[in-house]
Amino acid sequence: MRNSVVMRYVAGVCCLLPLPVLAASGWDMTAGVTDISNQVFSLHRTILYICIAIGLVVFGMMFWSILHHRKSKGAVAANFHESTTVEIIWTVIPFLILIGMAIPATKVLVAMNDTADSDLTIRVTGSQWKWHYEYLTYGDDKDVGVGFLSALSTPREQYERQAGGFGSSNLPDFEKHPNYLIEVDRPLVIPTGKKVRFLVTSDDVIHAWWVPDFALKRDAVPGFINELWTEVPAGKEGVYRGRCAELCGKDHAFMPIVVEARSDAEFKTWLKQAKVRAAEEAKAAAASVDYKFPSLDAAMKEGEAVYTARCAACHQVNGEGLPPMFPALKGSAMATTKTRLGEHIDIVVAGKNAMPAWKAILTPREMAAVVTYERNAWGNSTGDLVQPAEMVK
Ligand code: HEC
Ligand SMILES: [Cu+2]
Repeated sequence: MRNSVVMRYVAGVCCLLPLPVLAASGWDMTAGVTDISNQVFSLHRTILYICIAIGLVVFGMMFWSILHHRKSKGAVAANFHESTTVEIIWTVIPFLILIGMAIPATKVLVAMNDTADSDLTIRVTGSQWKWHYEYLTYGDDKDVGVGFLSALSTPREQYERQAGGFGSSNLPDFEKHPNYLIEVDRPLVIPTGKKVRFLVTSDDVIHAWWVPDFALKRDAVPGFINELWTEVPAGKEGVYRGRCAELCGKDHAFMPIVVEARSDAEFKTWLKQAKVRAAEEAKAAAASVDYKFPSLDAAMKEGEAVYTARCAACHQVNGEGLPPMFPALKGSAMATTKTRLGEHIDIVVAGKNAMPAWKAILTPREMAAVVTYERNAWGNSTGDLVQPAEMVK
């Protein structure tokens, strides 16, 4: 992960260095932790050795010929046309080399795509700009019913340096967390020693789910489901990181992936807790319909937190949006006209075009708070206090 693209190009150029030197330099590909990632790595090595050998032979012959048949030595060019023997040789040899390379490559490809007999199935959905993980089946449990969003947890003010707008350096330098831009609020948790199948898809545009240590990378395409699998060996418990690998819009750089591999026993405990948490969240969401904000200020305070976490990526912290893609809410007719409150609620609940539907993600209380916030922040001053009950119509 820490290797930049440039470094990998440099590594490519340096492939004539002795390979152990390359590996020690940290510029080489990662061998990863899974059996498949190791197979991919050694395949890469095998092909690299073959390319080096071909390079040495071809360039060796070329330089040798240039040197030994140079004009100053009195060399006279051969004068022949259409040598069938030569043509057969330069067709058959590359053909054999290619077949020799295709056999191991095909073996690895077939193994990578064999998702049969998995123990755990997880659906991974890319959605601007976060990941949605849903645990579908685990062993005999055909309806796990655990799902959550996993989003970047580095505070937006830090990476957007909001005091002076995007890219501004008006903020004093803050202490960067070691996991700056690579940490998420809720990581994906998987068991080690178990075959985990991922079904990768997308809600909106094409994303790609990429975890280099597992040699996993597949496009998340709306309307399609791509399959992937991994098995982290027992003993390799730990935190593995990846990122979205397909340019998916403005915050593409800010949708990291964090996978926690835990022993099977610890995973089971985690899953139990996650189920309890999911049930509690569902109960709280249902109950929150009956909640009543005591004052506009109370709703504004909650609304601001929801807005910053969920809406600011598109509509910006200052409510000005990024027109024409993402409309401004500051001064927008919908958010400032009392009679258009219904429309405002509708678009938040049900979404519209690139505006996500929030009803499955936010509770009625959160939606009410954020609508209240949008109608009273940044100089919008409808004075409307929206209550959770108004979200269910
Ligand atoms: C992925 C980007 C994205 C996110 C995140 C997002 N929106 Fe939007 N929003 C849009 C787009 C795009 C539109 C314009 C939709 C259209 O009219 O086609 C929109 C429109 C709106 C409108 C209507 C504005 C008007 O004046 O027409 C409101 C209100 C709104 N969003 C509220 C929210 C709230 C509340 C949240 C957070 C809970 C949110 N949005 C999060 C993209 C986003
Ligand atoms: Cu993406």
